[in-house]
Amino acid sequence: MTDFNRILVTAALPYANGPIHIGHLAGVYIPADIYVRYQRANKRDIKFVCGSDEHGVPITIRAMKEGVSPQQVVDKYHAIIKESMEQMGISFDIYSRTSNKIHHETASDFFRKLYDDGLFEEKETEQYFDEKAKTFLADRYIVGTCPVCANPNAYGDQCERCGSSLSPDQLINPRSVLSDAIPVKRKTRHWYFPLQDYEAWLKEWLLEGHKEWKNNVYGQCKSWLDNGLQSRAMTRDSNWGIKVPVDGAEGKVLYVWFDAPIGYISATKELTGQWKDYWCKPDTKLVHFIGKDNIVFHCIIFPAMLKAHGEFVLPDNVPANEFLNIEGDKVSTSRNWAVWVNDYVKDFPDQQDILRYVLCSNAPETKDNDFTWKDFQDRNNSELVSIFGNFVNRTFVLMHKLCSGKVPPLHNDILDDTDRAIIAEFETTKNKVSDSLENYKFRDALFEVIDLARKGNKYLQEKEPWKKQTGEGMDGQKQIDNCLHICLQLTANLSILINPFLPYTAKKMLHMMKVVEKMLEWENAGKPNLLKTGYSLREPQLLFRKIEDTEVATQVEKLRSGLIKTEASKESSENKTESKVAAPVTKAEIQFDDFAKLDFRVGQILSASKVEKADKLLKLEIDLGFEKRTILSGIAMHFNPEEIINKQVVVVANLAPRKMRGIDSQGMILMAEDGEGKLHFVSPESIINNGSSVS
Ligand code: B3M
Ligand code: ZN
Repeated sequence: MTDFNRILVTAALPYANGPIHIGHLAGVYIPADIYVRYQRANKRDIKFVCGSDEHGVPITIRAMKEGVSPQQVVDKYHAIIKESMEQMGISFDIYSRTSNKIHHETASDFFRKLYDDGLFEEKETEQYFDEKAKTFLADRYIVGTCPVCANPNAYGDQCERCGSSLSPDQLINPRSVLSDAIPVKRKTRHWYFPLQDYEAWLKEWLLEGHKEWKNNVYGQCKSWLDNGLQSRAMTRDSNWGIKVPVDGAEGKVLYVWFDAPIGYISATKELTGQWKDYWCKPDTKLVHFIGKDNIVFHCIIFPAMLKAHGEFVLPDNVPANEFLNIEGDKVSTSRNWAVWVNDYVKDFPDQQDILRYVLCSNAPETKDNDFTWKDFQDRNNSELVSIFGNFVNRTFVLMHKLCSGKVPPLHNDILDDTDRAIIAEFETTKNKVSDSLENYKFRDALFEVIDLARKGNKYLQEKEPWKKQTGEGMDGQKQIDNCLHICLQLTANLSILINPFLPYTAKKMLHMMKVVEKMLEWENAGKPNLLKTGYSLREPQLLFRKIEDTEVATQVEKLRSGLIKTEASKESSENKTESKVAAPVTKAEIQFDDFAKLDFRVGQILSASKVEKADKLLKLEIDLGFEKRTILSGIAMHFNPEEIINKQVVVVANLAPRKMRGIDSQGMILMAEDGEGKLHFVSPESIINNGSSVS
């Protein structure tokens, strides 16, 4: 391997069309951050760049759904994503965005260079056009019946029910998402990048030159290359994006996958005047952290673009991860089956490190993995709390009790094999952790750190310093000293080793040891003499707290109740009998008194209407007999307003009012959800007086 003098780490630019979820963290941002923190501790010259991907169809679709402009969409989600990243301790040197001027210029120049060098093919093809909306339609904007499974709502690029990848031509009865019009074919000109011209070079560079890449990455690339590459359009008909910098290209923008990876270059430019060192000097190690759906873009298309341009370095590695499922099911943002990072931070304030820990120790490094809240609890309670936290806490408590709060001396004359063995582990563990991190094996690395703490516990257990007899003629105190001296040095080592993974925990440990951040430099790991003899240390502070059963139940319930059933998932669940069995009770037990606080009443729906810009909400006027109430209910996806008028329902009448979309909702109506996700009203068997109480 080449010797590198600097490292540039990029993390996939998240689309600014929604908040990020824990799958993003596990797949991309946490491993990238661990790698960067480790290399910083190694005093490597390193930069860590990222930003929001603000162009492309996902943004315009979201804008259309929310009834706002694309700029409003990206402004909103850029801010949310940036904040979530900060809150989780993802330590970018810059988090930029592709709507910035510097990026528009950089991407334009890049395109222009390839254009001037005559590297694009200009082709006229027929594309679908919406005559009502007067615009060309991206594949995602066309829906129709799937030729494979007859799903009536398949997209022009994919059927979400059967998973077939499609082209718009294959859809039966295609129609435009924008206007419902039947799309027609129209001629349009675009610039194509001839990937086939780079095929031989890619095979050499990647398949021969990067056999060390992860199997999942290498395998995907190999199959793309074995199947043969084709020209790919690098421009699109749209008015959202970077204008094609060529005469006669009105109404055309750069393809989002052309501009987005160039975002890494623009972000580096924005960060430092020295950006060329990182992008143009061959002794730079460029590493792209991404999820598996981005492999072809980062391993084939972008490298070919960089090669064509000629001035830039190529990636040294692309350690892509697989996907993280949630509670046994694929993450789906449209069904809201996801754990959102901004929600986590609200529900578990100051507990970023638990999530960082769980997502790293269970990272989908080689295959898709499953996140469950139960596993979150188990890993926290039985690893962080019982092993790591427990070792550090016992060490500090014993040191205060048996060594008057100071680092005791080490008496070499009575060192035994057990002592020597555990001291030797400091260095061995450091080497294993370094080796794993250099090779992007984050789970293995983290396992070794925890294992060192586990060995520390075992050592303490064997030595039992609390049982040693002190007094004249005995070397009990010397034995206590040695044991706690070693445990304290081990604690100092643990703080260095855990720092890339759990930076908040490392900080707390520094505070307890009263040492400065400089101690966390990686070269200090492995040393048996980090804390000076006689140095007085603070009282212990608990590093981790237990996660209770009720917290797990609340999260599972939140996930389940937030689920939105889409057409596709409803239909596919009809074929699965097991989904009709209701889940067992997940909420925590309550007392009768808790129940008695609820005032349920029968009410009647007088009117119902849609709420502007809220797909899921209906605004209901409800007659409770003694008064009328306005209640917002999340049932708009399930009922048309007109079909529910006059229905009697059960209302939680003493629920504190809540403002939603500027409207005060004065209560809640009860609904039952069946195995297919369909909602049903809970109503009295026959019409009774409005306002009747229910118990
Ligand atoms: N925004 C896709 C994604 O979030 C895309 C990544 C761009 S990286 C240059 O999966
Ligand atoms: Zn299908």
